[in-house]
Amino acid sequence: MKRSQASRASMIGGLLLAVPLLCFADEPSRDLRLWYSEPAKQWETALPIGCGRLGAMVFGNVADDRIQFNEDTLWTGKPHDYVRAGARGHLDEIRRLLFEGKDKEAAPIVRGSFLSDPIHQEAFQPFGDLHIRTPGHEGAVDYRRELDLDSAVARVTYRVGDVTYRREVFASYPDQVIVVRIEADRKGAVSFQANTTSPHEAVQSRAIGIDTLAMSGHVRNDGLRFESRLRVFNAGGRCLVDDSGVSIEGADAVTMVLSAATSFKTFEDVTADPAARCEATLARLGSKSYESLRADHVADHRKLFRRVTLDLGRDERADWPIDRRVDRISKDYNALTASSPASRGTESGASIGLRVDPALAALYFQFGRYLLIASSRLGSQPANLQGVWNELLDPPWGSKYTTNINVEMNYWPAEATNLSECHEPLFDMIDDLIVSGSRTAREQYGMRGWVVHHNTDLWRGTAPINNIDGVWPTGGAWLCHHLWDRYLYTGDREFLARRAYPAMKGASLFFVDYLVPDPRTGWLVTNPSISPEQDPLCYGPTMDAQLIRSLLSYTIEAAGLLGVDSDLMAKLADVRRRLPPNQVGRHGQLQEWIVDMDKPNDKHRHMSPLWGLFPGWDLTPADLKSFDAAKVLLGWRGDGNTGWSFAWRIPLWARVHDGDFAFRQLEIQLARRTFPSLLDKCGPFQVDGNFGATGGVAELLLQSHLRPTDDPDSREIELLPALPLAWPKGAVTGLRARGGFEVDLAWNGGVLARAVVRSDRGGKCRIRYRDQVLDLTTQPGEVRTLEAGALSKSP
Ligand code: FUC
Repeated sequence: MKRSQASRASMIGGLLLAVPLLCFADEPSRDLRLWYSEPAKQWETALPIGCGRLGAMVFGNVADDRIQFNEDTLWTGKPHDYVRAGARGHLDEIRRLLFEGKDKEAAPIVRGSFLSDPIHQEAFQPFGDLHIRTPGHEGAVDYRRELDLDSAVARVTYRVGDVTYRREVFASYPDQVIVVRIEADRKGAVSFQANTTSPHEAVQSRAIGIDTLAMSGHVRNDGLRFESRLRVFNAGGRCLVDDSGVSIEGADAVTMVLSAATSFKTFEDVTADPAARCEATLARLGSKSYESLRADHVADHRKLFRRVTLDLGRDERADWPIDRRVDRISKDYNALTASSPASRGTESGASIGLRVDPALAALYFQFGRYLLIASSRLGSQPANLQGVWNELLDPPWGSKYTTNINVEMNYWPAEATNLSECHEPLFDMIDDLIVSGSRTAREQYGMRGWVVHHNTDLWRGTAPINNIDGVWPTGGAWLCHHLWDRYLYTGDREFLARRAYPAMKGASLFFVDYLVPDPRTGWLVTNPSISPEQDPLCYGPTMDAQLIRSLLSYTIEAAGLLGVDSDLMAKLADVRRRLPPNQVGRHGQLQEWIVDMDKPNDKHRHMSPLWGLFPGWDLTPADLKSFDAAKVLLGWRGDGNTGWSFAWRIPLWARVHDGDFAFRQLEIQLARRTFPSLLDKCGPFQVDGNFGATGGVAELLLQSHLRPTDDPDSREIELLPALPLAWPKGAVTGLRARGGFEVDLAWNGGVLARAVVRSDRGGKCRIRYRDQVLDLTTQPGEVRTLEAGALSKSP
């Protein structure tokens, strides 16, 4: 909802206020800048910029700079159906063996005959590098490199002699180009050479006209073709472009505009002409000035970015360079854990007491939002394991889309932190997966609907890959959670009818056909499957039942809202009734498997059976026994290890209202799993941990997944459900709540001071703060301001 629509204010608790809690000043906050006093020494510490389709890492070297750039459709491979011929013939035998407890016998059959052809999927590729050489600038002083999250511009400034130089780099979504500006405060002082290279074989550069350098090539094995075009606009001086590069002599300022494209059209069609695409992009730009390019880019970015502000306070470290701030946290962590190993334990269930500078926590939250805007925009591919940033021909895990946590985690901030538009590329990918996943359902299983196993790639592979981990069949169900959640946040009936419901119905149909009765319990179970990514191969893991139960519930509710398919919904309701329930095991734990075989203190990175706690809501206090058992399992798992596994624990602990244990995960993630660029480390760079932590922090401040049991038409919005002790004072604006609400909060001394609730389309909500509740019935566009004490005690 736009602020300007918030036209009405209401009186609650005797006070009238209609102003937002925090107004963003025109001048962006200095606390939204990542800055450094040195260039990046390694790729992971360069500054990421992007506009969804294009991404780049800006190193900020002075005399020999590198801007490593990507285009999100440049992958290895070509259109391909991954289903292995004959796989279907092995399904019954695998199922029988697993029901007989013979997973060791089933595993070689899976590996030999049931996995995809080929067994691995394809990889996201680096595109190229723009090199800028400025001989004579080696002795630069007063160096500063920064990324301003509020304008999405990377900037380097330095001085040589008495001339100050400035480079600005950004990726423009409106103009679909990467823009590099080089200027100096003295006329005629800009001279440099530039060229583009690529790590791919058989790449060629050529001059086009007097101002453009083209680079073309193709991915190995006669793969996708690609082309980039660098167009140079110089103010003053001389510009020479030949096949080897660009040479600038004595200019006042230079703007370079980089377009890049591939031959990819869709996952089934690779007949596009990358040269024509680049040409069309540059032709659209014409001679648009640098100021206009920049102004359009900044306006586009701010429209999204400025919807949310977060203030957690600041101390003196907020003025330090980021690398020093991150380094300080890891040093403090090492000192703390060396001096007191017990602080590594999980018994206390609390923060480990690192002094995380509060402004860094807020910056890290906003950095996740920045990265989503930079890597996932309408028309682009979804953010992959590395977003849109990768320099390797063989990136970790192919930099593809892992559906058993990682790609979904990328989208946790989308609705909650007011970036709903950035969710679109994931929905586009689901549309493709319905096509390829229907083929896999039919050919691999002989079943209706569509299925996605634990990974997909640009070619929308949906068959099981890699190893036994690959046979997990519920990736599509998890993706559908995003469709339903988008509907819950926005109330968009058209989206529900046109996109969400058909997808959910198809995913449900697959499970109607696929589930089989467990001979021991009679429950309908997945078989074969795995609890991600823990041995053994099994049937009916808890996570699958939660995902399918949730999927069927959303589908039934959606069909009811749309008034369609009542007979099929009766069938879905019957299947849902026969799914395995959440089970409490002999240690009081939520069972991970259908058989009670959990090992106490299993510290696995995946939190699979807790899917029902977050991001789902299949485990809630409405079933206290299971909810308490989930807490036992959560305690066993302890701290994370990979970056994303810390990040998942943040919202999980938020859902059990333990802000301090959640904060502990954030502390250690920052201390152990964060590059000085603030990019997350899985081990190697992986962006999901950034997105997960941002989504997790939102969950500490606001939750809206429950409906009041006595009023299912309403939505429960819980304010500050898990505020860590570390953040006694703060304010947030613009968080989204399901039901079509937007919420601002301010707190002091750890206690809520004020809340503003804006309603998009009217309707009811129950505001909860600790043991107080207030039922609201809102009109479209209405704004309610609640002062502390306005909420009444719950009965
Ligand atoms: C899952 C995780 C790994 C890694 C990979 C990309 O398999 O278990 O840690 O993040 O995805």
